[in-house]
Amino acid sequence: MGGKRSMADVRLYAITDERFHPGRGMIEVMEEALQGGVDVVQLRDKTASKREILRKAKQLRSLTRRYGALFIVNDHIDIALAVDADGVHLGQDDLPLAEARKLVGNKIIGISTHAIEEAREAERGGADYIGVGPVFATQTKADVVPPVTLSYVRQVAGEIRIPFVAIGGIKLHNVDEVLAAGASRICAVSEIVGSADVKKTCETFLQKIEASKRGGSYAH
Ligand code: TZP
Ligand code: MG
Repeated sequence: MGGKRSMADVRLYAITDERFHPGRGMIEVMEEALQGGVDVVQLRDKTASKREILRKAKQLRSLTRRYGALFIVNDHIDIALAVDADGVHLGQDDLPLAEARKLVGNKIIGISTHAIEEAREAERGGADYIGVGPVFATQTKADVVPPVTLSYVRQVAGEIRIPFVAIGGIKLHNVDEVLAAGASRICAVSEIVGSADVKKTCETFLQKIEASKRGGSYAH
């Protein structure tokens, strides 16, 4: 597959979470997601040791390169630099954007946001993209804030000019509502990596995203 993508081109963004596929290897699952067309893989591991995360990051770096997909590391700037990831994803309690920028140079920085003030601050501060969520209730993230709802998606779509990914509780059965609210980039964890057919699930997400771009069919 082709050259390096940027966040502008992203439609489907998958995040690792090994709790959702007991008995299956993470690399195998993420390769199926890449075969299904995901544009970005983020390594998110809240429990493994730093050394173990580094080992996984090296594997995902070479896998995503083979598929021409972006590779983002959650939380760990040092690991992102060590494996030459495309970027890092940071939350509101992680290293602030300005300091992170000094460390990563022109790599991608994504910032999680839960309110329009946080989205504005990230945009002003030079984030490359923001996360918008949790749109719906989710069990995947431990310390998660209450759902931001589709109204926050609409607000960001109307006001923020950098790319945003909608995240949190997004499933094949509710993604159309998120797209209708103005999202054009979708991020999912459990629905993708916990799927019995990861590749097919990604393909179906992408069909829905593309259909929404062509317009209209999901308005309600
Ligand atoms: N950030 C906001 S919600 C979330 C993260 C990492 C978890 C989303 O997981 P799922 O399984 O797609 O609801
Ligand atoms: Mg974090």
